[in-house]
Amino acid sequence: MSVATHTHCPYCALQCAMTLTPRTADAAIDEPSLTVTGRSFPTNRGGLCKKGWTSSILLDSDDRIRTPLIRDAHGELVPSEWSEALDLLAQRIRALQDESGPDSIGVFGGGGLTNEKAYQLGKFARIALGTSRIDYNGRFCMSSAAAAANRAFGIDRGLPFPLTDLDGAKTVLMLGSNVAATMPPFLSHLAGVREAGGLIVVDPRRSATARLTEEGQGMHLAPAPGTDLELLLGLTHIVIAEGLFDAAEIEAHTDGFDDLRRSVAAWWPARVQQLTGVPVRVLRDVARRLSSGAETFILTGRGIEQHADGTDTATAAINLALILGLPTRPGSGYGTLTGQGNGQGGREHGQKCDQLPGYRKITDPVARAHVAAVWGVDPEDLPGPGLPAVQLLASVDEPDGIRALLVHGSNPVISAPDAGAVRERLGRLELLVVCDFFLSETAAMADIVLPVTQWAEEEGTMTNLEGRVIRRRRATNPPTGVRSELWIFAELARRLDAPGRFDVDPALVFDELARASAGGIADYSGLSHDLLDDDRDAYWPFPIGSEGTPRPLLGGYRHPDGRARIVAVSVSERPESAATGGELALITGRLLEHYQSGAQTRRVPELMVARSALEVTMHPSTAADRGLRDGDQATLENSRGTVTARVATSVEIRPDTVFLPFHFADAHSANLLTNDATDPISAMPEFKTAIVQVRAAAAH
Ligand SMILES: Nc1nc2c(c(=O)[nH]1)N[C@H]1C(S)=C(S)[C@@H](COP(=O)(O)OP(=O)(O)OC[C@H]3O[C@@H](n4cnc5c(=O)[nH]c(N)nc54)[C@H](O)[C@@H]3O)O[C@H]1N2
Ligand SMILES: Nc1nc2c(c(=O)[nH]1)N[C@H]1C(S)=C(S)[C@@H](COP(=O)(O)OP(=O)(O)OC[C@H]3O[C@@H](n4cnc5c(=O)[nH]c(N)nc54)[C@H](O)[C@@H]3O)O[C@H]1N2
Ligand code: SF4
Ligand SMILES: [Mo]
Repeated sequence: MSVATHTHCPYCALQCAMTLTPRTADAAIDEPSLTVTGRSFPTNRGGLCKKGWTSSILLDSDDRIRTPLIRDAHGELVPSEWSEALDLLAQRIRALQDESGPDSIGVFGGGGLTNEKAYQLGKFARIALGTSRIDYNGRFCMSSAAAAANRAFGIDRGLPFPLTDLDGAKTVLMLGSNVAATMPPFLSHLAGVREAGGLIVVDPRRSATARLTEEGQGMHLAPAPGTDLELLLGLTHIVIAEGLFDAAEIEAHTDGFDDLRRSVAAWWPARVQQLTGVPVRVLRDVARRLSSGAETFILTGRGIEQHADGTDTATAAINLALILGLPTRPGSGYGTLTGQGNGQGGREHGQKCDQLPGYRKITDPVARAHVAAVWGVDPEDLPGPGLPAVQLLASVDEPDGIRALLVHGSNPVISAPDAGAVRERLGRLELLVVCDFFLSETAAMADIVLPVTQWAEEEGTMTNLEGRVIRRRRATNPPTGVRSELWIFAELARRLDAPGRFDVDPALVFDELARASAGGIADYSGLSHDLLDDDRDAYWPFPIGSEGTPRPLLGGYRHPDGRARIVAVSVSERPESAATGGELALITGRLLEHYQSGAQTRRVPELMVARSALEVTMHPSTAADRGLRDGDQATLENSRGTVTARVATSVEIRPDTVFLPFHFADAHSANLLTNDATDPISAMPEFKTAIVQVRAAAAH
C-alpha cells in the first residue's frame, strides 16, 4: 500500500485525526514504516500529542508477538501454530465447562476495542461460551459517570454535544479532569473560556490543567481528595439558597427538585469549607459564575468518578447542571470526558455484564428477544447478568467462580485496584488466555497468548468522546503470524459448535451490530462502513433514515416521559478514613507521556526518554517531615502493598496528599496500593484515594 491513509490515533477517546503515509524510499532505516501527520478534524484541529506522534513506532516493534504462545510443561511460553493453540483452547474450555458449567469461563474486554470487536466479544461470550461472566476495563473508567447519566437523563452519551460547542463557553467547571495531560489537543476548545476568565478546575493538585487558570483565566479549587461530593452539595446549596436556579426549567423538565432542596439544606458554605478546604468566598464566586446565564458547561473526569461514591458524586454534578438548566440550553451543557479510544462505543455493544448491544439491558425480555433474533438463537438460551469487573476477578476465589479468563484489550495486573491480589488470583486460574500485540504483564502470566492486529492493520469503527462514530482504516499489512480478533472469535466459535454467524469482515460485523442496536438507546442502525467513509459527522443515536443526533438532550430527556431525574444524594462513609498518625492520601492519575498500564507506551523509546521511572509528587514540607528531598527514593506502603518511587517535591499539591501515576510495573505499580472497594451502583473501584504511609526507602 503506498497511498496516504486517513485514520485516527490508537489511544485516547479524543481520537485525533491523523494521516499515515508509508516511509519514503530515501528515509533513514530507523524511521517507522508509517509516518504520522496530524489531520484537520473538528476535535483535534490537526493537533496530536506525543503519544499520537509516536504511535506508529509500535507497528514495527521488535517486541511484537508474532506467533501464538503456549505454556509448556516447564512453565515456559513457547511458540506454536495457530491451529494447535486454538484446538487446545477450545478443548480446555469444553473440559472446564463440562465440569463446572458455562459460567466457569470469564471474559474481560476493553474500551480500546473497535465497535466491531467489542460487539463480537459480547456475542461470543453469550452464545459461543454461553457464559454470563463478561465485563471489561470500562468498569474502571466510565461506569460511575455512565450510571449517573443513565439515571438522570435516560441516556449515557458522554458529551451530549459536539466538542466545538465548548468554543463559545464563558464558564467551564472541570471536576477531576486533567485534559492538558490526558488530551492535549482538547485545549484548543478551552481557549475561549480562558479568554473569558471562566475556566474553573477542581483538583487536589495544581495539575497542568489547573495551571491554565492562572493569569486571570479562571480559578483552581483544591479540595481534599474524595470530598468532591461535599463540594458539589455545597455549591448546590448556595445556588438554591441564593435563588440562582432556573425555576421554569426545573418545573418543565425535571422531577425531584424538592428532595434535592431538602438534601442540601445542611450543606452550609462554612461546613463545606471545613470539610473540603475550599474557602466560602470561592464557593460563592463559583456558584454565582455558574448561574450567570451565559454559556456554561460542567464537565467531569476520572478524578471525581473513580471513587466508591463516584456515581453519587457524578449525580451531584448532574443535579447542579439540571437546576441551572444547562443540559437543555443551547451553547451550555453537562458532560463526562470519556477516556479510552473506544470508551464510548465499548460501553454500548454488550461487553458490560448487564448489557446487550444497543445499550440494552440483558434483563429486559424485549431486548433479549430482539438480540436473540439477530443472533439466530432462542432468547431462553441467552445468559442473564454476570459480575462487574472487580467482582469477576475476585470470583476466582469462590467455589462457583471462574476457572478460566479470556482477556481482550486490558492489562489488569497493572491497572486493576489492589493489583497484588489480582496477580495472585490470576495465578490461581486454571486457564488464562490473553490476546495482545505485546507480552503485557498480564500476557506474561497467561497459559495461551494469541497475537492480534494493531490499529493501523485493521478496519473498523470507533465512537469518540462526543458519541461520533468514526472509521479506523487499515494502512499496512500485519506481520505474518498475527491474526485479527474477529478471525479468532470465528475460529473458536466453529470449534465450540457455536450457533449463529461469526463474520470475519469488520464491515459485515458492523452491519450486524447496526441491526442488533436498532431500536436501542445507542442505535447505530442507519450507519455502515460505506456511509462512514466520507468522514461525515455521525453522532448516535443514528437510526435508519436519520442524520444522527449531535445534541441528544436538546430535544428533551431520554426517559420515556421526557423528564430528567434529580436524584438527591448524600455523603457516605469513605472506604478508608482520614489520615492520622502521619498517613497521607494517595491520589492516582496519568502522565502525558504514558497510556494506561503502559503496555504500549513503555515500549516507545521517545516516551521512555521523557518519563521512564515512577515519581511520587509530594509537598516539600511533607517530604521534609519524612527526611526526604527531591530525587530521593521513597517507599509508599499500606496494608495491601509497597511501592518505591523517586520523590518529586512540588508546592502544587496539598501537604496531606501524594500523587502517583499508574503506568508503571513491578514495585512501581501504583495499584499495589489502591483499594478494590466498589461503588454500590456502578461497581467502580476506589482508584483515586487510598491511605498510605511514606518514608525514605532503605538504602541498597
Ligand atoms: N496521557 C494519557 N492520556 C490519557 C490516558 C492515559 O493513560 N494517559 N488515558 C485515557 C483514559 S482511559 C482516561 S479514563 C482519561 C482520564 O483522564 P483524566 O480524568 O483527565 O485523568 P486522571 O489523571 O486519571 O485524573 C484527572 C485528575 O484527577 C485528579 N484527582 C485525583 N483524585 C481526585 C479527587 O479526589 N478529586 C478531584 N477533584 N480530582 C482528583 C488527579 O490529580 C488528576 O489530575 O485519559 C485518557 N487519556
Ligand atoms: N490507580 C489507577 N488505576 C487505574 C486508573 C487510574 O486512574 N488510577 N484508571 C483506570 C482506567 S480509567 C482505565 S481505562 C484502565 C485501563 O487500564 P488497562 O485496561 O490495563 O488498559 P491498557 O493499558 O490500555 O491495556 C490494554 C492492553 O490491551 C492491548 N490492546 C490494545 N488494543 C487492543 C486490541 O484491539 N485487542 C487486544 N486484544 N488487545 C489490545 C494493549 O497492548 C494493552 O496490553 O486503568 C484503570 N486503572
Ligand atoms: S490526545 Fe489522545 S487521540 Fe489525540 S494524539 Fe494524544 S493520545 Fe492520541
Ligand atoms: Mo479510562
